Amino acid sequence: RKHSEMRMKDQRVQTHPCYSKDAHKYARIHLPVAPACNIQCNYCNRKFDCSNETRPGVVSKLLSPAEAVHRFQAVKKRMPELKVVGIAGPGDPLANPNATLATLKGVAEIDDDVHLCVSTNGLNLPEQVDALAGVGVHHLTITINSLSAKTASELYSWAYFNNQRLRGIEAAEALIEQQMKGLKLASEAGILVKVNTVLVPGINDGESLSALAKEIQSRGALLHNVMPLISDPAHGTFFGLNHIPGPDKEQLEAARKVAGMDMQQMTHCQQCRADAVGKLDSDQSCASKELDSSVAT
Ligand code: CLF
Ligand code: SF4
Repeated sequence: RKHSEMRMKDQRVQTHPCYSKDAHKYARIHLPVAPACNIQCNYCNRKFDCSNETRPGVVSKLLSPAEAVHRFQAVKKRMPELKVVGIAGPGDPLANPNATLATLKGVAEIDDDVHLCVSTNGLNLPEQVDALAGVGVHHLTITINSLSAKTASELYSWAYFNNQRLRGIEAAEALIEQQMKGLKLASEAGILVKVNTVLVPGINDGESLSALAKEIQSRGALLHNVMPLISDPAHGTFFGLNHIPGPDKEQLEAARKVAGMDMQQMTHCQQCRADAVGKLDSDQSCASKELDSSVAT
């Protein structure tokens, strides 16, 4: 049994374009059904897509779960290489559990071959691992930027947790605790977990990154995606704080090298939109007229 589980895992890695560079012939679609968010990252501007997984500075038009399933169906018809359906915003999918689960369920009902994929900040993850596994999610991304509450408190303004708005260290501690719990539970449930880390120079590079890579490795993460902060003062990057420039190529490479001592690094991330569709190297957006007319209700 162990052997067949391993084979299944390999197959799930090899057919997901984010998990394997060699899977570039497969396409993914993001369905933008999740508007709300339960934390405030300082590098996020709420007018745009979630910057934990996706490129900041673009706005995806929200869909209802029914519209999203319809879009999937229409795109799949003319894109047989479509292999992954991801929910990655524009806010946090698990802060919108009903829409996220209804969409995933709807997709799974019409196509049992496609991989279901979710990207989250992890705040609500422990309580939802069972529901995600239940609808057949095998690929999950958690954005974890630091293990240190002090560092994290520079990256987040607040977290809305257990019906309370937490701030500062308290918010950071709650978030990290939930991320760590959720990561372990998800890996134990057989979900292939990728961790994204948004590299913010001077804040979460260096030592804290090495500790993070070690910890996520021990909790069962499969892949680590250290992604650059894309900062543009025009987008209000670093909400409430001074503008911080993103890392240059050397800084990014150095960080990946540090984290790479413990975790396999993903280096081909495209920082997709919350409504991206296509292969990673030839992206289209679902906001394009052509796709929109194909899913007009
Ligand atoms: Fe989407 Fe993310 Fe799933 Fe991929 S994207 S939810 S894991 S199907 Fe991929 Fe795009 Fe990078 Fe994300 S290239 S932003 S890592
Ligand atoms: Fe923005 Fe995403 Fe952070 Fe929420 S989790 S504040 S949507 S970057």
